[in-house]
Amino acid sequence: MENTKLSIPNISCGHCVMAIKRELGEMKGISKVEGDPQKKEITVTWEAPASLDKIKSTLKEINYPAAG
Ligand SMILES: [Cu+2]
Repeated sequence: MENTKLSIPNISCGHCVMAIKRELGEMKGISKVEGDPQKKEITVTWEAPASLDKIKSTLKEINYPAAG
């Protein structure tokens, strides 16, 4: 089980965090998504078949690309 913190510059409010939680929550292997609208960060708890690449590409698809 991996715990990954990602910086998401496009987060502007709690609704953004909710949208990210909903989308990532549908991915297989993701067990938990937490977000902080103030810090514009999310923390994802995941394991295979999810991967960091898949998480990042999903974030890009929903217009919340991870920084860096
Ligand atoms: Cu928002």
